[in-house]
Amino acid sequence: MADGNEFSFRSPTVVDGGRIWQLVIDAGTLDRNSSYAYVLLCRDFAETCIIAEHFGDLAGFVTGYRPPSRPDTLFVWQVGVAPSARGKGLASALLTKLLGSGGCQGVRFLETTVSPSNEASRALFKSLARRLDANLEESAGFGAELFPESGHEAEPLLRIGPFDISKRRSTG
Ligand code: 9YT
Repeated sequence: MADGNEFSFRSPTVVDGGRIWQLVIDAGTLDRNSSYAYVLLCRDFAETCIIAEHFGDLAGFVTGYRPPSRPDTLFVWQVGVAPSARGKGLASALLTKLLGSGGCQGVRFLETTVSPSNEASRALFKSLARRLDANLEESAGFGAELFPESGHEAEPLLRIGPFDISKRRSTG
C-alpha cells in the first residue's frame, strides 16, 4: 500500500484556509463550507487538522476538532484529496499522521459522519478501524431532515475505538 511518502505533512495556518476551500471545490464531493470557516479551523483547531503538500501544491487535508465535552474523541469533519493525488493512500496517511501528532495525544475514539453514498470514505474508515484493531460502530448521526438545502443526504455517524495510538506511533 502507498504510504504518502511523496508528500510533506504539516498543521495548517490561516493562509491555508483558502487553499483548503479551493480544494473542496475542486474535489467536488464534500460540503462547500465558507472560506471563512476553513480560516477559522486553521487558526483555532490547527492542532487537529493536517494538510499534505506535493512540491508546494495542496494535495490533501483533514479538518477535525476535539469536542469540548468529549476530549478523548477526534471528530473528523472533512477529508479531502485533490483529484491529481488520488489512488496513493493519501487519505489514510493523513489520518494516521494526524492521530500520531501531539494534537491527538489522549485521543481514544475517532468520530466522523459519512453519507451512505460515499463508498470511498466508508472504506477508508473501515480500513482505519482494522489497522487500529478497534471497533467501528455506525449509528443514526444526522438525519437528512436536519439539512434544509435540497439533496443533502443523511450523515450517519461512524465511531471508531477505543484505541491506543501511542502504541502505534511508529507505524505512522
Ligand atoms: C469524513 C468526511 O469527509 N465526511 C464528510 C462530511 C460532510 N458531508 C462534509 O462536510 O462534506
